[in-house]
Amino acid sequence: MFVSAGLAAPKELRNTVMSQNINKIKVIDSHTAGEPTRVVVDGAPDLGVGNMEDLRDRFEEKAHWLRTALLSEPRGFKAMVGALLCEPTDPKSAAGVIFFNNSGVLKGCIHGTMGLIKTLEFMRRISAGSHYIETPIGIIKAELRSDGSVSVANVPSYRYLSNVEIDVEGFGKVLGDVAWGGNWFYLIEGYGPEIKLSNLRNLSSFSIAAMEALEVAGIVGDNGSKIDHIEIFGPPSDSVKSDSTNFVMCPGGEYDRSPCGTGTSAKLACLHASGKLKQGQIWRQSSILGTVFEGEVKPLEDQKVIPKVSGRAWVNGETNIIIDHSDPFRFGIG
Ligand code: PYC
Repeated sequence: MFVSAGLAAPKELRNTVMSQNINKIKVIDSHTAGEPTRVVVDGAPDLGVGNMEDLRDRFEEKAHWLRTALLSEPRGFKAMVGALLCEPTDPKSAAGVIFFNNSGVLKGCIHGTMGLIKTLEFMRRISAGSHYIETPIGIIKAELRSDGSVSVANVPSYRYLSNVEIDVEGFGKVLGDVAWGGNWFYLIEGYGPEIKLSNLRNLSSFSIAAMEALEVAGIVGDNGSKIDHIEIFGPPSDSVKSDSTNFVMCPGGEYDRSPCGTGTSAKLACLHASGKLKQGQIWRQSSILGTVFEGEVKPLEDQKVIPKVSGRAWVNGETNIIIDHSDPFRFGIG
């Protein structure tokens, strides 16, 4: 029998309840345009004090058992994104957050920020208006609108390289752009399988092979950062509702069910850099599920932009996770 790594009962577990051998972690679940977010609101390990970068590093070092316990079977599933609610160090921020998925911590996560905002509203910690959220990549401003939608002004985003050729095993030569939108993306248009749900398997193999091709070719983002998201674009399935459909492959081999907020930000930065999106224009990015994020840009210097991405999230669960120390799968399967 194989149980996730980090098996020794973690010392960091601090809220032992019921008996000495059971711990309780409270989570609130939501989905944003189809993509799930599981926010840890109570019972998380104590990561000490520090900014979100410090806490993210400590989380990675000490608490990956929490990631596997929450996001793997039998409690979760691989496509879930986790969000650890933290005390912000910035006094104007409503919350701090560390995002993680099935493969490790994430840099940025906009669908997760929308889910977090709706979660904070559900907890009655915020109401309609503007709220700052402290993240490991910077402070972002979110607005909870009175119609229930959420818009997020992301970190400065930019196209780093354009028309980069890679040789994707089994698919051949592909051209794409490299851009930062809170994560590093390789953006592909005009190559690969058609973007439709019945093609999920092929889209996944193509994008994983593209990620490997980038690695083999030594193509990286600014400062040598690994490009760990692939975004493929195709025509909209309904041009009344959107301008384009995407498929986004995340690190860990799961695709984003939403249009991916950081991916939409990277796309907005590329559109702006090629003169195709001006301030005040709206870009409607559809996911493979047909859910839509709207985006616009505020231009900065050097072709950088602040992308604003808007969408909808719904709280759909409130759960106490039980970690029973006699349970061989208390930290997840696999
Ligand atoms: O919405 O930014 C996003 C995101 C990143 C990974 C999954 N979703």
